[in-house]
Amino acid sequence: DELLASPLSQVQSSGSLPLPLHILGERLNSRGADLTAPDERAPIVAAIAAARVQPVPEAFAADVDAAMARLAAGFPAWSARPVAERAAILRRAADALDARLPEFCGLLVQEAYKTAGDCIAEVREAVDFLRYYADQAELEREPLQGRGVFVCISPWNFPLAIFAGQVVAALVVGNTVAAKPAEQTPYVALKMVELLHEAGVPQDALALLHGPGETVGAGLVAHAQTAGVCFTGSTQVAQIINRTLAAKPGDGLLPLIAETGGINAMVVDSTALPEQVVDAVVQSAFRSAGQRCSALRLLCVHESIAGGVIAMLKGALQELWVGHPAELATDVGPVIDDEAFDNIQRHVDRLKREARLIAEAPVHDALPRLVRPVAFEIAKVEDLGQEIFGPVLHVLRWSGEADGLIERINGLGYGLTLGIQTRIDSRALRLAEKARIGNVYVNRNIIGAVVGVQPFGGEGLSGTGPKAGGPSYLRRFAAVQAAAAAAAPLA
Ligand code: TXE
Repeated sequence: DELLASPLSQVQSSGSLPLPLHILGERLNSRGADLTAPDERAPIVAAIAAARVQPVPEAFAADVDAAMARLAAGFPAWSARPVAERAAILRRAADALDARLPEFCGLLVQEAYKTAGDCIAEVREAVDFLRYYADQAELEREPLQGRGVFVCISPWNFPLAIFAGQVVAALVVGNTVAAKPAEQTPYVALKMVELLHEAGVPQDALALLHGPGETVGAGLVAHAQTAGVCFTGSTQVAQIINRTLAAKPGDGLLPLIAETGGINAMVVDSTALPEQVVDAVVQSAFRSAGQRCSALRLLCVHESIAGGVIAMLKGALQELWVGHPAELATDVGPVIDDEAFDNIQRHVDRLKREARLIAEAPVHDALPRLVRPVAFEIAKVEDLGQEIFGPVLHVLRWSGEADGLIERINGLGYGLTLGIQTRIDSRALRLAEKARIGNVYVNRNIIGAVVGVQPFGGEGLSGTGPKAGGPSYLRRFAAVQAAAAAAAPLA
């Protein structure tokens, strides 16, 4: 874990790829202490101050039709290009994005209110996706064939990394792409699409359509030209898209690659190290104001060490800096919009009546929509309710066998991330095997995806797989068998 100790170090992937992959800045920036090297800070601070987000035009039904016609017409030429050419375009885009890191950090702070530390990590993750998928596409032994026009629908919580990751995965195997970013974060997406065009993606291979999910998003999914959908967002919308695709006329079964939410737990046994647990909890539950699908929601602590862990957690909550996202020293910034704020606040108000408050962090700024990170003690797993996308931690004491606890966590139906804290290796292995969870983190914080190192995705209510940033991801965007069948004449 030495590599992970330094958040901004560049590391080699653990595989054989000679990639300059970044490890996400995984620690909170604790008042700027370990955010960046001093000489990296100045351009980022200047770019954040200078960033200006512009309004974007919304698409109407006629724009969707026109874009889909253009992308369908562009498909034969783009899919016929050698994969090495498409990969080279992605690498050029990666270099350009890397060089423009401060500018994109500024846009992310302005548009998504992410903290500077989160923005740096996000730009680097996007760069990693571009380079990784370029390499993966070239490494495939059977050539991958594009399917046609792919629709990519993305959320606001990683408006650059998730947006770019989806789009370039679809593009690099030869699809043309209609991209619909979240309503809250259109401008970052616009700048990324401009960058991709400048790097060489043709105008008729990639179109950006802004607007509400219910009209523009749904219109794209239902469109006759749509050959597949890649979606990240809520489970409910993934289910709607799934139904729309299933009901489409014609005999074809269209692929849906969906990454949705999670109710993520960390199981802490009696042998765990409380300091390590609290460190992991602070990073996993409160970073990004809890607005990560991977974020920790349920901390299950063995009763023998619960008192110590809870006392330390109280102290940690007092130390978190909740304030303006443009300040390098901020740990937790505002949540994305009023609706999110109200949802989280309602949940917190209910818990204040029904559960035991452990502690709430102080707020250091008068900005709107700052949610105070908070921890409550609850009595049983089922008290959690639905996924709350905010800095709210639920703590549960347990005793007896951890295996039963894993079964109850499985019973929640989600399967995205799980943390295990124990000093007994055999127990960590046994619990990890029992869990129906896509990503398990042992004795460390839950950080979500690390491109090429920890591919990310879940099952059940959390998604369809395959895992983003992993070796099998691109295949779902492609027609592998169709290509093989076309190449092999019938006997
Ligand atoms: O997501 P939506 P929202 C979860 C999280 C959050 C909740 C709601 O719990 O509180 O979802 O967030 C588009 N057809 N996550 O409202 O609505 C929409 O325009 C086609 C988890 O932002 O799912 C946007 O581009 N598209 C999460 C995208 O879908 C539709 C990230 C996501 O919006 C559509 C975000 C429709 N009918 C939220 N309706 C994660 N997994 O990280 C909406 N959209």
